Amino acid sequence: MILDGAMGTTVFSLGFDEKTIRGEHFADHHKDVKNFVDLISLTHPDTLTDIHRQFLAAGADIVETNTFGATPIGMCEFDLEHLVQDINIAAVQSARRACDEFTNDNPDKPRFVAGAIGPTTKTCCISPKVEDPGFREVTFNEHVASYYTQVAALVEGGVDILFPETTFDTLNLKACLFAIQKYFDEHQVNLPVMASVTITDEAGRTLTGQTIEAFWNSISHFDLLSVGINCALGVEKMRPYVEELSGIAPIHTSCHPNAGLPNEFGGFDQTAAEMANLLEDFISNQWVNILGGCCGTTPDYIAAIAEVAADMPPRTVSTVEPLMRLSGQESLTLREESNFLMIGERTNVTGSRRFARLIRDDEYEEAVEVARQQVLGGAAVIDINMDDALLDGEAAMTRYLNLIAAEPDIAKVPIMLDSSKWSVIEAGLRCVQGKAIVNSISLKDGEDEFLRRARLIRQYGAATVVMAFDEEGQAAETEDKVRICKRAFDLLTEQVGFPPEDIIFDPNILTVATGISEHNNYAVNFIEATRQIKEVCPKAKVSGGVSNISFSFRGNDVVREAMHSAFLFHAIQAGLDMGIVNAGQLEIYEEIPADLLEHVEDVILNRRDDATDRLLAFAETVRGQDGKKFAEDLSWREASVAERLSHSMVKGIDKFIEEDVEEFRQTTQRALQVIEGPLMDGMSIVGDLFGAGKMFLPQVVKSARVMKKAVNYLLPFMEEEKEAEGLSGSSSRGKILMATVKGDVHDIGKNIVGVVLGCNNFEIIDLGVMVPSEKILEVAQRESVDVIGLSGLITPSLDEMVYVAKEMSRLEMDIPLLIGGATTSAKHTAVKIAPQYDHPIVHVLDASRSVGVVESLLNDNKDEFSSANREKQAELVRSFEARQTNSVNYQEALANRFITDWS
Ligand code: THG
Repeated sequence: MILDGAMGTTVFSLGFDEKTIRGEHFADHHKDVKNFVDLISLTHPDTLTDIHRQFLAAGADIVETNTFGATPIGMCEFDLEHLVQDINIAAVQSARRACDEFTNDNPDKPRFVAGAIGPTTKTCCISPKVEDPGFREVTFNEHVASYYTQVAALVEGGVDILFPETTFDTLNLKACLFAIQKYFDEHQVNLPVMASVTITDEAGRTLTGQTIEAFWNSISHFDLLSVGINCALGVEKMRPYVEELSGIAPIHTSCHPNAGLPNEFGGFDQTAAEMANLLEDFISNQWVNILGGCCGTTPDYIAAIAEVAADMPPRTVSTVEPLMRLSGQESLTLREESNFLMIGERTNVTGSRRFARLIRDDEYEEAVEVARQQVLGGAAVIDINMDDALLDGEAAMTRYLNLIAAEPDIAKVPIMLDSSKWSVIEAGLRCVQGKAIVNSISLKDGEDEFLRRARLIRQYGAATVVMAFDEEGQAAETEDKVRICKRAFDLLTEQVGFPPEDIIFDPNILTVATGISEHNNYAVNFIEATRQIKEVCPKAKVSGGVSNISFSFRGNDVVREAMHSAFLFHAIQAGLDMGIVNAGQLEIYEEIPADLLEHVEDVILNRRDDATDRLLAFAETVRGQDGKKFAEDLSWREASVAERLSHSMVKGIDKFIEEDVEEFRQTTQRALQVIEGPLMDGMSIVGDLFGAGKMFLPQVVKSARVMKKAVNYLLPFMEEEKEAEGLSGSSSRGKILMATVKGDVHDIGKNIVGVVLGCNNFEIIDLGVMVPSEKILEVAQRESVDVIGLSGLITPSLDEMVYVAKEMSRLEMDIPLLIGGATTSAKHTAVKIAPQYDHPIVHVLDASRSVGVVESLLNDNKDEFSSANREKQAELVRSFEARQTNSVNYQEALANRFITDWS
């Protein structure tokens, strides 16, 4: 099937400007709307229908409605959210009219209207605030409500398909799919849904750090018509990810790339023929079922793509083994042959006094370290529990999950949401972009509640633990455990359609050696029940809270750890797939001393009546010897201090940063030299690695936070030095004003730059989005800022930046101007912006480079940097002009061709 091309590019190619887009009706609207092309659905519906006709004439089977930004959250930037309904319905009508004409003309080739749903500019997964990585500017529920409004209007308008696309944050997409399901359920309708993601960095990750497989696992619960990749990288760079997705998604796949990467001027150089040629490779490899274009693709491109696709066989949908496939930022698949999977237990306020204290005392930073330690210790999943009578469980769960989402080495693993309160579990489900595990549901409150929760878990896209509880209570006997689990299994698979591979039974690990003889067979019962459940509930998994078994020996870790390993040794043989354990602290079965093992196994396996007494007596002889502590690899601590600093920066480790900074400071005259020396070197390595695709964005942000800690440590010394020199004043290293330019609502990139600079102790004044030049310059002058940074994502922003530079000249300003954002480039900056202003104008490639640039613009050698920058820009202008004038006509070029002397 062929999808259409870009709406924005096509509208602008018709010469639409602010005035035309406004039309009569919005002539006096108080905000600029030029870049809200969705508005033409109301002001120029006929033109819109014509654009759709052009794409249909080019061969498109599916056209997307002009509604990419038309959600309440998207439209509030323009103060137009009251028009969501009208705009969506009008847009559908324009598309519908065009499609129906073509379908009527040729009923053998029916045409379809897909309601385009954009990601909005607000991310659920990243904090725009420097000082608080746990902060969110939008919640899952707000997105659900916003998407619901748009979905309702699109469906009522009469779309054939819903198409959330350009997903950069999987949690946004999950909210959209949640809203769609809600709408379908409430209105008894069901339309095909396509979904598409965008890969934004060279490391092949989404903006929020997920790999393609992790992304797919996160949304695979929804019955999609297709899944695909669109926008950012252009065809060539998408290739490996399209191939990967095709292999793992057992549904149709789509791809609608940009016409290559945007050039330095925000245009697209790849021709229709080139793009179609590159896509031919995807088709002949049978990787895609639905092909079209994103930014830069006009009807010519679609015609070219339709032509190459015409005679090629369609992709056959992959078959994929039904396995439990979870994800955090990375994917986790449980295969038949997988080893026992450890779930970290320490992030539990009821399971760890220390963790409880950290949460109660609001020491979240240290509490995050507990999760990291579990992952380092081998936990492939972390169990998080905030069930404490004195805590607001929902708030604590939300805060903690949002904080660890900013830690790539923790966020890579899937989360197990552990609570006996459903509301806390639901709060957790609204925070995780990956495919998580709910811990737990059971038949305790009856079938109806059990089924209701199970359906919601599916709707949120999670797997679930089911405890062996029913209306009568907790199952302790083998037979009851198996009976309840089987009953739950049948209910889930038959009534909810819950995939059996996403069900994890927990037949209750109960404490043995309590002195009560009825408890003596508890471990045996669990092990035997595990064996039977695996038989009667095919594909389901079995798990348990391992440390429960040894509560009788609290205070004697040697005995407890021996009990855990011995228990696991037997339970794993019986089919236990995973367990909640103290990761990093499991004793190795073979290393349990023979006499201890014998006593322990007597208890676990209930081998003799006096087993408990004998173990108790034996335990006295091993008490007091501390269990071994898990040791992380600290060999890097032996390197030189500069190397250690750089290691901490690159890996985002803040544990040693202060002592290392201090050690280095001792060797310098001024504290600032620590920043300008090894810390900046570290940031620059981070920049290089990011550029090379070896780091992804959340890791860069994390490195910046380590930098912040280092800078904070140095601040008092810098103050002292200043005072000693008779200078005093603010401790900030400079004041930076940042703004997304007029007409542009994108601010995620700018916020990241703000975080990175803020972490480096620059004071940030962020004016937000759609900021007119007058306001930027007025605030800059009033606040005497040191630098202005302009940001923009869309092509028209380039012109606006030129305008701001001109205005700076007119106002005789002299501070540096930074230019950044996806469509900006060093070349455009040099050729179009820099000539407007006599003072430094610097293009900043990405957030990882911002500190180096600002630093260089404000330090003592700033003139050197500026003249080097001018020099580079002059070179870019020369090469640009050379390219402009050096082309010759075809005849001349032929005459000039290189002739090989083969001999
Ligand atoms: N099944 C499921 N979920 C569960 C359990 C289960 N979640 C909670 C619990 N049981 C599993 N987690 C733990 C965590 C810690 C301990 C036991 C089980 C533990 N903690 C030490 C103690 O209480 O002695 C505390 C030590 C400390 O304070 O540091 O043993 O069964 N589905």
